[in-house]
Amino acid sequence: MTGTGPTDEVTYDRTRLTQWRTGQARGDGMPRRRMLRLAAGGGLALTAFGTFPAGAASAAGPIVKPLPPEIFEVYGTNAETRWEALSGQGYLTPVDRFFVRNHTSTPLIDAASWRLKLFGTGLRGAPTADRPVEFTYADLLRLPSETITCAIECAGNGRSFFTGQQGQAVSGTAWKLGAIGVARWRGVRLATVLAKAGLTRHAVDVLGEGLDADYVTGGVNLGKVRRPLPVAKALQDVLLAYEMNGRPLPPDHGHPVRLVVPSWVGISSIKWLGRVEVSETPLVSPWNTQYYRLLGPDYPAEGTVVTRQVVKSAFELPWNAEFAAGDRQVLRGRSWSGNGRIRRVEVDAGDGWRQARFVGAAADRGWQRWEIPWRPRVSGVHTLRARATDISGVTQPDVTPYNTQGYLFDAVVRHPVRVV
Ligand SMILES: Nc1nc2c(c(=O)[nH]1)N[C@H]1C(S)=C(S)[C@@H](COP(=O)(O)O)O[C@H]1N2
Ligand SMILES: [Mo]
Repeated sequence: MTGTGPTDEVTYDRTRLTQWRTGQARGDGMPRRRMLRLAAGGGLALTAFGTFPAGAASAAGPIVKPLPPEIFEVYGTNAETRWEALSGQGYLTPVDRFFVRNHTSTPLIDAASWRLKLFGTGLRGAPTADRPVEFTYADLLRLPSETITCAIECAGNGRSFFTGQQGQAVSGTAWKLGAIGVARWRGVRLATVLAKAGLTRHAVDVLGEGLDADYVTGGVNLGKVRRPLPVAKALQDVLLAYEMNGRPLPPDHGHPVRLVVPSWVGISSIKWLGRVEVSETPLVSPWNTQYYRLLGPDYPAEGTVVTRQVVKSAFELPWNAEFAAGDRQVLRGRSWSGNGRIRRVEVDAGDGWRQARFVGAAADRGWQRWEIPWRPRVSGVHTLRARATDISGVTQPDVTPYNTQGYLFDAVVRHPVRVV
């Protein structure tokens, strides 16, 4: 899944930025003038990064499913899975434990009257937004289906550790490690629908847009949640999913249809998909110009676009879990990476790094479960650390280079436990 071309993020970003600067890109993202001014000013520090949108919550609350406190930690319109709630669970994250990231509120959409609308210059005959190519829910169900098991993870998962471990202030939801879930997604390949809609050889970008409310932050209306994908990624492994873990997609996860973009940051996987623009000129939106860029002293002034997820590990334990001294314990956890499978996991409980044993098979784009025995002898506070290496040879570092919006935290997390 590596290589050159538009699915290689560096190439992709460099090409798009050049095109955008020279006026070849189109879209209603951040005005080019503003982006360049910010770039010249050394970053986006002056921008208001709202964590919670204003006035978007419906009477039912921003999330429809129950959020029991022993399973979820709630932040405004978002909820993360507590890692201890995955203990004893199988490979997949059950729907009732899967994290939710909503910019506004979960809309309730009727599948029978829903339409997927495709338009743009990258389709034969260049259909316009008013006269799009349409697919009904039943149309999609009739097309050949594909099932993939993969993670969806927020780019900001682990963000709170920039502050908690590295003492750095970052903007955005202060996720611990629970803004990830692995599910079995069934649907139609986006490639199948694009081909039927008349994809041309000149198409470069595919921009999916949600049917949820406009995202308003810092008094600015950024419009519908939307983010362009390069056509090469759209054709590679992206799904128009209508099922999650064998059941129709639930409201909070995008009913009736969402994009599932394996290995890439969660924002790519647009929920409640309504429109798809296919363009022969590059597209931009605030979600690839303003958000989901790595900005800060270690990055180029205009930042680097965020696409693929990084390698991470978590213990299936609460913070400050208690263990009895002298007892034989088994520590369990999971590791994952946007680069593909996990090759090795090492654990340190204060007595040196030891290799963990893999439990069960892993999907290429999912996670790997593991376990390791531990007999704590000395009472007091201990620190557990898990460090994974993925198939591409990348190992979790001790420190993640700072970026202002706290994306892609991949450093080894120090997990405190108490031995009594
Ligand atoms: N339409 C729409 N799609 C969206 C979002 C959203 O707010 N609206 N949030 C995105 C983000 S930032 C993430 S991390 C994932 C979360 O998916 P989940 O809520 O099913 O876990 O959905 C993405 N798709
Ligand atoms: Mo996200």
